[in-house]
Amino acid sequence: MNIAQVDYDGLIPNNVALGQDVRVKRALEKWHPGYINWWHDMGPEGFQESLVYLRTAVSVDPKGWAKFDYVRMPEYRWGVLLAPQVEGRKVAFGAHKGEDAWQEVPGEYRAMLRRLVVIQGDTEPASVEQQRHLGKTAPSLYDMRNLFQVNVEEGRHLWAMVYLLQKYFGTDGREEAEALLQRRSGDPDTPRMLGAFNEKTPDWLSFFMFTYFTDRDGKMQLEALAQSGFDPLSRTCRFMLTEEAHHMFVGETGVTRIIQRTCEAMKQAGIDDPYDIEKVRKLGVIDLPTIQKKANLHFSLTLDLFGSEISTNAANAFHAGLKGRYREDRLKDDHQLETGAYPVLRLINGQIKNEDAPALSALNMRLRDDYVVDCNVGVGRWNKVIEQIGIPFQIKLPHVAFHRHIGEFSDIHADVSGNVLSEAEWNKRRGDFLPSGDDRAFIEGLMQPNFEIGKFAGWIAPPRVGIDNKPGDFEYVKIA
Ligand code: BYC
Repeated sequence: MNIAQVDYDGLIPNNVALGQDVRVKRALEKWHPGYINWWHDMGPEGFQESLVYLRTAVSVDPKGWAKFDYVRMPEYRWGVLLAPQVEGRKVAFGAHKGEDAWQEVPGEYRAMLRRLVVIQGDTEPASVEQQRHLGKTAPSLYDMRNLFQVNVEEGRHLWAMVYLLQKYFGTDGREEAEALLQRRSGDPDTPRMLGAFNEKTPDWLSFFMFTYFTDRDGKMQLEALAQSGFDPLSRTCRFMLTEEAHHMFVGETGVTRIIQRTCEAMKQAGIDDPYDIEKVRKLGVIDLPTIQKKANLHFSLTLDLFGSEISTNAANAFHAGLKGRYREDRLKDDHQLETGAYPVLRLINGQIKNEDAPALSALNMRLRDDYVVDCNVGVGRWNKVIEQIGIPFQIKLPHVAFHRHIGEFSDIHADVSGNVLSEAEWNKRRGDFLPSGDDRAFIEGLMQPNFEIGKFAGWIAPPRVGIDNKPGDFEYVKIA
């Protein structure tokens, strides 16, 4: 079978020859109804019957992997797609460097590998759950369509991880696949596994910040797992990354369009001071300081997803050849890191200082550093928009010690510049850094639906181009 071609005949589109793998095919077909029930219960609320102009992956050929058409979301073809196998691929790092990549799970690393797959899998449905109410307040049909596109693809990413569990992890893999449908974002008894995936996504600014910052953690983690010596995981993640790019596009351009609209409205009204919040809000747009606070919140929550700066788990996963560094294949060193050092920001006698740590233990920190660099690129583009319109303001990422719940800085309070604050100071100034109840209420008040074809809510500028080159008056969602 040509790996670039997808078998569309069965219940589950795939390029892994499911038709010849009766055990796994049955296991997935058995899991399917539970997934559909979950989608109905926890997927986009109120739009399950609507026709949405969605892209569906139909091939893994980078030149033409997707097709666009109107689909009812519950009928979306969630498939199992892996990037093509690379002939003669080797483990590229760690203790097994140079050995043939594994096509089966290496027994000694089974538990570690399963944990990585389960954690990755858990985030995918969590984000759909977090975003399920947003359709009702969409600022346009274009944005609504993008939300649903992100949602169905996160659903497909869950399928990708469940395939690995069902195919390679036997009975416990099956149990984990079930459990992925049982946990719920924010549920006090059965929460999702990682902190940020139990937070609310109450409004569209949060959605765009989430897709900008948190989906970008997804990109970094998938890039690290794409390097894995366990070849099926590597191939799965490589294809997921193709879809992930659009999610970050949605986030980056979403925030850009909000900033653009705010700045244009300010200019038009002759308001130069970005801190004249009351006046700016009267224009029906979101003031820049509040956008900054939302960025502070989502950036800091996402940093927690990188785990502790110093981590034995991360060292073990690298040493075993299961999880590499960001773009490991482009780095020039021994790819074993038994001797090197890496500078880590630590809390030393109450002060934040850089200290060298063994490179192997500092892998979470390193991935986080790569992430911050990547985040700053888009922030620079947001600032260009503000500058071009001529408002004296810059969005800045807060210090990595700000508002942390995991790792080195979880026990202290710091301001956005990294100054350590007492509990009392923090409580006094918290509202300067993070959205206050008033900020949230103002934003939520703005979130009135706008479902008119080709129209946009007043707080967000239209996009520069349509999806799939569609014109401005295209009906992205036919609401039923
Ligand atoms: N919340 O050694 P440590 C995405 C736990 S996003 C709660 O510091 P490690 C997406 C940790 O489990 C990408 N618990 O951390 C985005 C451990 O517990 P155990 C998702 C946490 O293991 C948007 C203990 O603390 N993929 O795809 O080196 C939309 C000590 O851990 C947290 C992955 O994350 C937390 N934030 O690193 C849709 C990749 N952090 O085992 C999708 C797979 C740590 O001692 N996961 N803990 O009981 C991993 O690589 C790692 O597990 C982590 C943590 C990076 C998450």
